Amino acid sequence: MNNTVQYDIASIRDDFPILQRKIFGKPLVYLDNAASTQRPVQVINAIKDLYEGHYANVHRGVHTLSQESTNLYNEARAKVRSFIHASCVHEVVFTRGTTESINLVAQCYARPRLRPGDEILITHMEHHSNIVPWQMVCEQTGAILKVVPISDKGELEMERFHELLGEKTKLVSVVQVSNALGTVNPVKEIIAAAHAFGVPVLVDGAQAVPHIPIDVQKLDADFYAFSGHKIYGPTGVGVLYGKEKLLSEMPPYQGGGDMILSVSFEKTTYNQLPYKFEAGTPNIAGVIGLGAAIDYVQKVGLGIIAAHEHGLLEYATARLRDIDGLRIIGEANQKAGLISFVLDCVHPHDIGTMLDGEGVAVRAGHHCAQPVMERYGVPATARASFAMYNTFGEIDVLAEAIKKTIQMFK
Ligand code: 7TS
Repeated sequence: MNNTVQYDIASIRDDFPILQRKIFGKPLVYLDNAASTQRPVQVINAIKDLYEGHYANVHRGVHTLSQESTNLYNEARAKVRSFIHASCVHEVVFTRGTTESINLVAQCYARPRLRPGDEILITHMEHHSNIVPWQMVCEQTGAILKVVPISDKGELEMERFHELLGEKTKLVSVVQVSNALGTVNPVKEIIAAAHAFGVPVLVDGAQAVPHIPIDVQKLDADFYAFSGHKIYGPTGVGVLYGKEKLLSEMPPYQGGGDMILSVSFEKTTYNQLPYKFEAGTPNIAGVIGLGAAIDYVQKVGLGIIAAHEHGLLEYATARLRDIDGLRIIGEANQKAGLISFVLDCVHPHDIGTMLDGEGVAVRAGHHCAQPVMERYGVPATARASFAMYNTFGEIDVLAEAIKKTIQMFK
């Protein structure tokens, strides 16, 4: 908690207008950040400024507005590059989000390479968006999906990972931070082991980038995917990082404007990276908003944000463990700021509704991770997930609201 002393939470909260909202007359306690975070005025204003002062389509016109928009768009790509420490800007592809980034790799990297009997290795704690694209590509190619199991605590069974990884493995795709359990996976170790077999690794960083400083080069990740809306940026924009060598060997994902150098009915040549993967008018405002979100996170400091959230996690874990009849799902040694839980006597959806009545927003459901629910024998969980603007006082409100819920349902 010492780290939080220098942490100016009041001024951070002032930057997020929505935190002033009242829900049923009570102050909003927003603990659904793993689904989507809220946006600071800096992001909202970046989008507003664009539309009010600089907007035009990018990469097209010689006119002033088009050049200004293009410059802002390019600056955002440079911000992402430096944020994740990619070696160059053309390794940063803008997509609609993590889901599209993973589908792009499944269709453009995996599909052309896979032969019947080849294997894709994922884990039991993946979000559906890191399961279904691989099932689809397996159906298309005759490849087989292998799954690393998880322990009762919610950690990957690394021995099984090493056994499952082998000559037949053609790609490993693994989540860095589980959205359903909070587990932080040892992705560096996973990548090193896969590389020993010459196998590339995709890291699903959707829940990692808001909480953990990322250096794709130090990780030696081959592909890294994340979404803007989970890191205080806009919806509808995300990133696929890929090593230049791999991206340049891949065919385009979609055809259209911007991804070509020249088109004729006889022969079309594709544009260079990253434009080859960005067909059509991109999400210009989304990309520029994402750049502003990264600026904001870097101004506050990801290290200090992580320390604050870790304090919240420890405090909330202790408070929730104290509640009779509450079971935490996911007690890995390495966790990022979220807690999934169930109550003996209350269905998670009722927990969600009851907490909403107290102003507390949590997600109730399977969190798009049904295999995780099945693994722990629950239909759903309630999940409180933390962000840089959450306070210890809000954890108290959460704990009291849960106790009140239990009383009501007893
Ligand atoms: N991977 C992980 C680990 C996620 O948590 C999510 C979204 C995705 C991928 C997909 O991201 P998208 O931006 O493309 O939708 N997770 C959640 C969640 O936990 N609650 O709502 C969305």
